[in-house]
Amino acid sequence: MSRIVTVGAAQMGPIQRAHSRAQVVARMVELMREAASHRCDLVVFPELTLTTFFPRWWMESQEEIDAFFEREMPSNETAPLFTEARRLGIGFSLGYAELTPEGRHFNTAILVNKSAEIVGKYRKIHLPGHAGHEPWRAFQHLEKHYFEVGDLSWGTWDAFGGTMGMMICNDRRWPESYRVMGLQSVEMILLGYNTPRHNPPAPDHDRLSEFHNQLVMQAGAYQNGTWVVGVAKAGVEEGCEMIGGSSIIAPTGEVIGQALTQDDELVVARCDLDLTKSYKATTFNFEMHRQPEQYRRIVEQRGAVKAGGG
Ligand code: CDV
Repeated sequence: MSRIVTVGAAQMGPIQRAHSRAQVVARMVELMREAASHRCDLVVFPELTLTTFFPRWWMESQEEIDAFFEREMPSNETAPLFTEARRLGIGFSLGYAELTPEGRHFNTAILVNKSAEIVGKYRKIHLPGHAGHEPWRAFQHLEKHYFEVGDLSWGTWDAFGGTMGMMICNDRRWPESYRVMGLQSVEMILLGYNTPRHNPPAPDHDRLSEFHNQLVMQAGAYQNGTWVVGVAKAGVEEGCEMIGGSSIIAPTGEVIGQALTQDDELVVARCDLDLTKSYKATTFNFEMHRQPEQYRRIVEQRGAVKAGGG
């Protein structure tokens, strides 16, 4: 059986507040058809794909907030994605704002197989930004206000002939996200992001946005012997510029495909899952080389302290 997974990284250009779900889904279906024409097995969409990146605004009306969330998946509005995927025989992953029947709010991603069945779900754990109203910022980043911390850890799923994992946006900056999946023998990590270029508390980082994006995804791929597919929602959304740079990264740490625009753009690569093997068997043979008893501080402590070293 082939261990090649042909992946389409379906970068999305900006989505304005006035754009309807139907308009966004039509753009996604277009990218999905393009991916199918390139014989993709799987097409990867960004974080919170279906709407503008609403955590940039402080909102007080729960009704206004909940309008950005999906109560069901698929819904009437998102059903065309599933119907078209089934017709084309293509899988996909999708990020969206999830409102559960119990009234809980998560920043979620799902993995959908070639029969249009949801086979995996991940809820974002590293929620960046702030929880309170900070109107001094040109654009706020209120993920800590609008979402709960994900409660599913990082799972992996047997799908597309390999071991698949998911993370969402800010998770990619944290080595723990990759390693929890690395310890489950992940072979391909799918992740979507919305990354504003401007970081109000640290504007000196702005010029390094693309560099940091590449740095973390390439390191995560190499250090865990896994493919990483990182997909942006990019461009100027409601006056806020978000970086592109959607990338398909090999377990070697090399970028083998990258978006050139900040718009809807499909990047395709044939990914051999067996390329993971030599990294997992040698340099990053965890069983042979890891020393978890020396890593206890990582799980027992959250923030940095100054520990007297003598
Ligand atoms: N959506 C995100 O998680 N964005 C963050 C920004 C705020 C730094 C990111 O890590 O790209």
